[in-house]
Amino acid sequence: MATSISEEIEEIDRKQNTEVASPGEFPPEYLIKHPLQNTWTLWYYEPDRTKTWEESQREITSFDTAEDFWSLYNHIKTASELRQGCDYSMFKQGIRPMWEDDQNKCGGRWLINLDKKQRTTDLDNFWLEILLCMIGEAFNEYSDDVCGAVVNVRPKGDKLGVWTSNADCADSVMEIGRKLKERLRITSKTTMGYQVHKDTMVKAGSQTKNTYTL
Ligand code: MGP
Repeated sequence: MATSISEEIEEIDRKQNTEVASPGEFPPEYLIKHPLQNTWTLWYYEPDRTKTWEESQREITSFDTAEDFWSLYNHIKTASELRQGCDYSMFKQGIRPMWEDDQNKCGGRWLINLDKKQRTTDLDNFWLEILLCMIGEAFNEYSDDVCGAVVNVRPKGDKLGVWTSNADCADSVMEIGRKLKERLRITSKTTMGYQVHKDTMVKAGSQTKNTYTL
């Protein structure tokens, strides 16, 4: 499955490189793709008993324009179509989607736990909105503190996490959380928690405590 995603991405790249209109056919503004502030990398995780968790994380592709984001998004399965147990992660290029990365090791994540029934109603909308917030740098002066986001598709209920780099920076964590809640239109009745990766790493079966809530 991961291999086929990689092959599909190569196919998109081939098409993008061959199907560009010839210069002169359109005015220049039609030919220039809209650059993003950052380059982003999509990762895919599929559980595999013969590999470690880290080895099962596959880097799929990177993009740095709005057009290439949409080509990718429109071509791959939506989160709700993934097999249970799988994840997508989208991180800034150079940051691996794991606690151990230098950019993540002092950070944490805003976690949105979904009910099972929300897979059909909310999962894909929330994930897309998170991706758009990230590539559009919607967190204003705190956008640099965002490392990436993860969607976990799980039988017990899917999870969405937005990872930030510094769990001690309360202003940044809270502002990112507030923006996220607003953009996802999560009502004040639903509580969202921020968990520090160092706590998640050692939780061993129990629930990780929330360091911040909104
Ligand atoms: P998970 O995939 O984040 O959540 O972590 P899941 O499957 O809902 O499980 P739960 O424990 O939250 O209920 C599952 C397991 O994957 C973890 O217990 C780790 O063994 C491994 N894992 C997850 N993450 C995010 C990391 C990571 O960043 N680094 C390493 N080394 N292992 C991780």
